[in-house]
Amino acid sequence: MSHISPVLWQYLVKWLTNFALFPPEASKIAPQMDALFFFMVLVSLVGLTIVVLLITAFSILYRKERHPVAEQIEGSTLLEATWTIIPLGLFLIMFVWGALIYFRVYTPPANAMNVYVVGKQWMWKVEHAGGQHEINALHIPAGRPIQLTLISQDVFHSFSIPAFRVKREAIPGRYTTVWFEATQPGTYHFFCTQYCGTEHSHMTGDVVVMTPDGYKKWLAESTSGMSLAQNGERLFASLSCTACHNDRADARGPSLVNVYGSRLPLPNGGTVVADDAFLREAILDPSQHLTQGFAPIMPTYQGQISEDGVISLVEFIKGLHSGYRLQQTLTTTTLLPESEGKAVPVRQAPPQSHLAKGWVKP
Ligand code: HEC
Ligand SMILES: [Cu+2]
Repeated sequence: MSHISPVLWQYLVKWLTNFALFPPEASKIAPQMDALFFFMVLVSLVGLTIVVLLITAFSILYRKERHPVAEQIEGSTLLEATWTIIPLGLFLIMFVWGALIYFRVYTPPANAMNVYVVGKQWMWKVEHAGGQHEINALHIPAGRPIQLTLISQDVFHSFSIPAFRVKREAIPGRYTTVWFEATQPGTYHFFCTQYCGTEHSHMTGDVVVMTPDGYKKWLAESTSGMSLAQNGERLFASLSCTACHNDRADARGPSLVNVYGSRLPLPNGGTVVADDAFLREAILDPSQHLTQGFAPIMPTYQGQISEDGVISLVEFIKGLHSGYRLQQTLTTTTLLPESEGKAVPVRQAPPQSHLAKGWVKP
């Protein structure tokens, strides 16, 4: 962060922050965003100064008393080329610079910890993989890349954390993602910046950035007893998905084991990567994509499962690596560094008796 944030500038940001003119730089990307912002402010100031100076000078030099009769001046190619090429160069710098930051902000690293955020009139519901829920609050550890997967249950919302310099639309019917890495523990504001309707402005809350240990403690204290994936497992059984998706040889639906992240063939010869968005669509609108070798018999679940429920189902399907039994436990699904990426042991027995008999591979 320091290589692009010289001392003078840190003073400037501190000073602006003290006067509440500027949010603190509390994420890794924030100083980079600010560098571009200050560059644009600087270019605008230089442009403004030149224009004001020229207006003043010309109105004095060419005032009526000195030049009673207007003079026709032919164009100057050199002058015109100069005032075209220099601004063009400056704008292209801004464009490339902005694009580089844009791609960084919207491309989460593979090791990012995922948190779901559902926008609804008029609140934000946050869901952690371990099943911890919070309303209008977001607890995260410092020093770890965090990915937010956003969706709206009704209208457009927009999730913005000024101190992290990130903002992303929460759109009905589609997952969007954004990521950041908070640098210092502290409490920062987040807002809904969608202002079509006054009540979006009530959708505010606190991002609480904690030390990794503090976050671990918070997770343990806030547990609802069931991880998202475990809740998904429960839904998968109660919605009778198991009637078609199971381990039997004559199953009527395709196996969902290891489907997440794989490439699936499309009837038109192309392929589609089974990511979160794909799974969501496959559940709510199965006719959008048909799997080769299976009859289009899957009913649509549009309107029958809330976005929360879909998130749980997606988390469940993501975790299916063998058989239709969840291989995660409450502690491993919190995605803490020590459990990340490692194979987790297969759970010995289902926690509840809600699993329908006959579809769990012994
Ligand atoms: C009546 C049988 C049936 C039921 C019930 C059913 N499915 Fe399916 N499902 C299928 C079939 C057949 C396909 C493949 C054809 C298609 O995509 O429509 C499929 C495809 C899928 C896919 C895409 C995977 C792939 O390889 O194409 C997902 C994900 C999925 N189902 C999830 C679910 C979930 C979650 C439920 C319960 C909420 C469910 N299904 C209920 C029959 C069913
Ligand atoms: Cu909103």
